[in-house]
Amino acid sequence: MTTSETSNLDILQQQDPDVYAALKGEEQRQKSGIELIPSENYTFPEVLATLGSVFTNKYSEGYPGRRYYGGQQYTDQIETLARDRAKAVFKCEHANVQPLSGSAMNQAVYLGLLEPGDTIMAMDLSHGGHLTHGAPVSHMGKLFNFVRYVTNPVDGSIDYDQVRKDALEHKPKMVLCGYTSYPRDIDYEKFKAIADEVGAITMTDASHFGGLVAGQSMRNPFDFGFDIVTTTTHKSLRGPRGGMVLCKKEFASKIDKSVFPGLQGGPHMNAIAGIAVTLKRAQTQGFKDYAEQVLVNSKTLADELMQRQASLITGGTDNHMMVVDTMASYGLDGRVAEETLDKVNITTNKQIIPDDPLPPLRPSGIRIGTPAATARGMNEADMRQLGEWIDRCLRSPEDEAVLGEIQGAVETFCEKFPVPGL
Ligand code: DSN
Repeated sequence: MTTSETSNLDILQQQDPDVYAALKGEEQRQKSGIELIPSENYTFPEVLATLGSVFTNKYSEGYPGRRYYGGQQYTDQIETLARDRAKAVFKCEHANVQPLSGSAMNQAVYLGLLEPGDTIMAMDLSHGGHLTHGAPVSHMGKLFNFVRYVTNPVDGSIDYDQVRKDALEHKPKMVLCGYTSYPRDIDYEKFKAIADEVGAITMTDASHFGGLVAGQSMRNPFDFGFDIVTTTTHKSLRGPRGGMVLCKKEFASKIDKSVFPGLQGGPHMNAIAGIAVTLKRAQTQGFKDYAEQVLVNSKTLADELMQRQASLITGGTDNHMMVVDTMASYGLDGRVAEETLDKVNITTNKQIIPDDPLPPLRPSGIRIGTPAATARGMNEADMRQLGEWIDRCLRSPEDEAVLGEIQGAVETFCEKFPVPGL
């Protein structure tokens, strides 16, 4: 960079005080609140540097060594670094780092490896699947024949016998696991065996826990012979907003053609530079320690909430997130619970629960996760404190004195934990 970040911000302040004020407001919000949305995180300072860099200026359609525009000596270096590091971190044969984000990444896989109308098995949205896993309102749900499996009504876990029965009946071309609101680990061995029985491609959408696979605190689907793993880069991995398709060599050419020119034009090279530096961080002991602490913190927070009689879907967590049934626990729908916690600077998101009788904008629960809080250095004792605050707020949603007291305590608490990059 030829100009410093500070001078660029000074120019922004002069040129556009409105946007500058919003940016400063967001900085302050991030500093003075506790971020518990499981899909959010604080990226590394060097990622912020790449995102605001001259790579923003460059068009790079194609792939390293095969571009459609000149002047690619540095973009080629960056993309090659990102791909090589992705392969090393995730122990896979091929990596495409160009998807602009999670939806494009999953669409590229379906469109590259399957034909419209083909059958894909994936988890139902209310049980933990993502919109791009074939929700009827999504374009993918209309284009492909999604068979949606659900969790066991007794304990909320995946019913692998039912998944197998569904697979034998529907003969999918692809079996997909990896979820957006399922708080348990996945039995990859079972999924692989089921897929092999029907000759299906195996795919994991590891968007939520990709950073924990990278940091080796959660298992890697490639160790169980999976064909495709997708992951966003901005959640537990702590990188820029983006997506990656990781796969076996046999799928490499189809995946690359599907991403470009099939689905996208110019890749965002500033984000790809950010992915490269994130994947360097991911290979450090510091990142492994972080990934381990995310899980310890998640289990501790879940335990604290349950000790206070909160009802968690599946009765706990194996990963970085938990889903609290706020209707059952506190008689509050998820929207009221989210808004109540917002008042004390604790950010969560309203969340549908399996077979939720309530609508998505006023569902029965909230979703909570520990990647961002852990990135600020919070530990088990801090999780116990957070659990107490969350529980007290949700038991007194209309008591302004209690909410005011907790909001003040949260602000003071946050001063101990600097936000990375700010
Ligand atoms: N928005 C992401 C999440 O919160 O899980 C997925 O799209």
